[in-house]
Amino acid sequence: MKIAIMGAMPEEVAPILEKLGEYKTIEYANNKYYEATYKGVDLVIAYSKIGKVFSTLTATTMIEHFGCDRLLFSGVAGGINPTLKIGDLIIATKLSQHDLDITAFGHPFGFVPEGAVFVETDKDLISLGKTVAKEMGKDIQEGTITTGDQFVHNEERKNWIEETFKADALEMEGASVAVVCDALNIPFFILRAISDTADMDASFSFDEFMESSAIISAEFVMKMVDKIVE
Ligand code: 3QA
Repeated sequence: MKIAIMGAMPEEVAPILEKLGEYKTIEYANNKYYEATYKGVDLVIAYSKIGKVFSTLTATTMIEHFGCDRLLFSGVAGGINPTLKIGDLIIATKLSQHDLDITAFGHPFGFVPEGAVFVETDKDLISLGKTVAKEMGKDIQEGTITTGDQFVHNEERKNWIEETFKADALEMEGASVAVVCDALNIPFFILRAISDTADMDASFSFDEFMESSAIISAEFVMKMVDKIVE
């Protein structure tokens, strides 16, 4: 077993590296990958850089180059569902790309031929996540996450995304990681803690809460790893 743990920004993986203490740094494909052994299990940790392209590259590299056989994503997100408050966790059940648009040809938003609007995440990892949450006495929501190469910070775009994809949260990497893992048959888990609500105050909220929310998500993901290696 070799578990990939990825984030997009340095702050999203820093708490994980901190917990591991000792790791080896490998430079590959213009990025840094951190290898560690944790409770006898091999881990590969990396932050991809922001957006769908970089996260596709990193997820693919972790699987195809480093040989990871499952992938856990940890990070922050903008909340859409009003029940999600700053610091709350959401487990993705399915993901879509809100900025993928060939509607000019009669296709729905988020769809390209031979693809699908939604990619579903691994059921076993979701139920493991729920078990971990229960043991921690933590409230955790499951829901739909949508991804695009945009930091959303206005009500209009947010509402359109909500209506079009029935999404509970949005971010910039989940769906691309999902496409990679789905295509390569790698069980994957996408966890996000809310840093803002994608409205006009989003950038301020993000600056204030991204670090604390990233820690909440990272700590949960490490509890998942504990459970997987148990
Ligand atoms: C965007 C980060 C990207 O990796 C996606 C955070 C939280 N709130 C969001 C929102 N819209 C879209 N995505 C998100 N992550 C932050 S770019 C800021 C970079 O600052 C999830 C996310 N409202 C770097 C310093 O200049």
